[in-house]
Amino acid sequence: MSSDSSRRIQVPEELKEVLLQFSISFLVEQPPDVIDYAVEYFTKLQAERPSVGHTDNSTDDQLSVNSQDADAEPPVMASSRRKSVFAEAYDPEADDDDDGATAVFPKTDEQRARLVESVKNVLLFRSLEKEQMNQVLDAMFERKVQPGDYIIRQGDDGDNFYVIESGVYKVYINDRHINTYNHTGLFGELALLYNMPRAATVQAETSGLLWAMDRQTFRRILLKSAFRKRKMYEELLNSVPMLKALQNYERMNLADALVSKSYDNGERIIKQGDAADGMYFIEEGTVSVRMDQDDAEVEISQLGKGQYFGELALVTHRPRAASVYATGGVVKLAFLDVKAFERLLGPCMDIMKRNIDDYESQLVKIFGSKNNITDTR
Ligand code: 1OR
Ligand code: 1OR
Repeated sequence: MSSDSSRRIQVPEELKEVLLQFSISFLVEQPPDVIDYAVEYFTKLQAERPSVGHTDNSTDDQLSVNSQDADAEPPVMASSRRKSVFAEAYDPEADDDDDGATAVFPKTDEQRARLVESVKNVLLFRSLEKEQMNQVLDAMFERKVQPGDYIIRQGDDGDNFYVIESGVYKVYINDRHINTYNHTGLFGELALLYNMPRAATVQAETSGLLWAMDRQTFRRILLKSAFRKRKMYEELLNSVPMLKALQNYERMNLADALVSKSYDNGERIIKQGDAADGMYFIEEGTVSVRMDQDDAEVEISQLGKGQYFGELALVTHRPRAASVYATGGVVKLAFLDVKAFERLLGPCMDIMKRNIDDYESQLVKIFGSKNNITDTR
């Protein structure tokens, strides 16, 4: 029971990370030959490694209060050595992905309607085409649970992935309670995505209803798109200092929630005074933040890669405090809608609020008076 007695052989973090990264690249790219691909992959990795020994990155884990500072951005090479978004335990056993036909579980109209309602907010399904979505819905089957039922046991092989229609579910790692789902959300995707044993135990606290999907369907229809998306945003999410307050697992969920948007030079992204629908992380390019002042707009800040904006109105529940424009070419952004913001960024709230306090002191410096940008707190 104690964490000491359950200690196994120590697997170095770096080994886990390298193997995991390799496996993900392999699964995403699906090359014909494992060995050839491995030689190519590791040769490239070695060539890209900085030639002078290892630099100390022990400060990587410290949270920077001034997280919007440009210097807080990590050097590009460091990102490969940073703790990966995907750095969970991984069992690099060969994949048994097979090609059988997708199962179809007939449903009544009432059942299908409930299922559609349950999956509406499942971020992993967002990028599916209509046809794929229908296959997914067909393949899902209902499972009723009673209080105390174990849905998943840590260490088991992954069979199904679950979407919650109702019920409260508690998650345990090594008998320690680490998470609770309340009538919404999904679980059981990790073992299927990364082909590793179940990372946690999930137990029903109340009676409830789950929608399950078997491993085969999950891997055939969702694996690629889910991997791609998590992989695509990995570097961005690692480069935003504020997001270090999140656990790796929480950052993966954040990757599922992001939507890419691009803006041309000069285009307005946010208009001062508008109602807010979400916030943005900068993947590429720079933006100019401007405030209305005596019938003109005054630039108050410029933000670049790894920085974020549009959080203020979400935190304060007020209209947009400033306008934001794309500058210097095409700007690539990752957009997080307000619902996902509220669900996923709770652990970053203190850091965001500290940065907002910073805006207030800047406001006084720039305009000489307080413009009430945050007064509702
Ligand atoms: P799975 O297939 O590994 C157990 O089976 C499931 O528990 C897992 O997929 C996730 O869907 C779910 N870390 C890992 N798995 C979690 C976590 C979690 N929470 C829910 N699951 N953490 C909690 C983060 C708030 C991180 C703990 C260090
Ligand atoms: P928002 O949702 O209000 C506009 O939409 C965004 O501009 C805002 O969130 C912030 O993310 C971003 N004061 C207010 N908002 C700022 C500021 C800022 N800088 C960036 N934003 N100040 C600049 C401090 C260097 C203080 C005002 C002078």
